[in-house]
Amino acid sequence: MNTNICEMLNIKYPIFQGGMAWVAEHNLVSAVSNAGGLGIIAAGGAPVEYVRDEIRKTRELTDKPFGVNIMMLSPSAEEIAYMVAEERVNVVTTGAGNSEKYFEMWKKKGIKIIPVVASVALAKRVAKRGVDAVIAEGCESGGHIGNATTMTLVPQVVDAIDIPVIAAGGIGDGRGMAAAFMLGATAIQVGTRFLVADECIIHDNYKEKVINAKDIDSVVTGTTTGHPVRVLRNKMTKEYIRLEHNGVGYEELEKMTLGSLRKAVIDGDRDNGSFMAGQIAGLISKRQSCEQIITEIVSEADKLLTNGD
Ligand code: TUI
Repeated sequence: MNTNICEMLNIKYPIFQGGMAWVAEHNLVSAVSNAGGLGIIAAGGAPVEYVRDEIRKTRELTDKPFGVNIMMLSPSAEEIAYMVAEERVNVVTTGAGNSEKYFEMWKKKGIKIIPVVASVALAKRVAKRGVDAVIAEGCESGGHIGNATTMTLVPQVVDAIDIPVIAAGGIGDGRGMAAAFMLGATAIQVGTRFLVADECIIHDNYKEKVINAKDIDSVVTGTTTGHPVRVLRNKMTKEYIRLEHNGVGYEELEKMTLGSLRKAVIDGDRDNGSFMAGQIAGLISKRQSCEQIITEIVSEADKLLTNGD
C-alpha cells in the first residue's frame, strides 16, 4: 500500500478524503490525516477567512499533511488561491473548473498541485503544465460531476499522462480500491463513506439518509442546465427534476436550491436539503471512526491484491 502517492505526500495510506463543501472541515480532515490518509478541507463557496481559519484549526489537531480543495466556481476562489500559497498548505486540489493560472505561484511555494479532472483533455492539459498528480473523478461521485464513469475515465487518464492518478467516484470499500489499482490508479479518493464517520460533523439526518440509501436512491439534478449535481433523492430533487424537464431555466432553479446544501448539512432538512452523496451510498451501512474506515478499506484491498480473495 506504499505507493508513489504516499512517497510524494508523506502519508501512510494512499487514501484521500474528498473535499466535500460544508462537510470537510477541521474535525474530519484532521481525523483522516491522523489515521494516515490525506484529509482535505473543502473551501466550497465559503469566504477566504473561513478557510484560513479551518487551516489553522486543522493544524492544531494534526501535524500530518493535509490539503485544501478549491471549488473554482466559488466567488472567493481567487482569494483562496492566494491565501493557500501564503499559508503554504501541503496540497491543493481544485475542482469544478480549471486552476492553471495559479500553478506557478503554488509551485514556487512548494505546494503539491493535484487538480480534479473529469476528462482526458483536462488531464493532459494540466499534466503539461507540471502538476504533481491528478484526481480522475467519475460521475458516480456526489456533488458536481462530469460525464464519464470512473471505470472508463481512470484507465484513459492513466494512459494519457505520465504522472500519478488518484481514482475517485464510486469507491467505498477495499474492493473499490483494488479495482481502482487494477485500472492503473495509485491512490483513491473517498467522499461518501466519510459522511458517516464519527468525526464528520454533518446533521444526523444526513448520516441516516446515507446509511438508509439503496442503490437506486442517487439522482442527478441539473442534467438539462449544464450543471449536473448528484444527490440523494428527496422531495426537493423530485420537484427540481420535474421543473427542469418542463423547461424551467437554470436561474429559476438556482433560486429553489439556494442554500440547500447548508439545509442538509446543518439543519438536516429531509425535504428541502441537498444531500450530496455518491452512487456508492447504497453500500454504506455502518458508522465508524475515520481510522476504522481507512484501516478496513486498506486491509480489504491488500488482501484482494495479494491473494485475489
Ligand atoms: O467539484 C467537484 N464536486 C463538487 S463541488 C461542489 S459545491 C457545488 N455546490 C452547488 C453546485 C455546484 C457545486 C459539490 N461537488 N468535483 C470535482 C469536479 N470537477 N467534478 C467535475 C469537475 C470538473 C468539471 C469541468 C473540472 C473541470 C472542468 O472543466 C474545466 C475546464 O475549464 O475545462
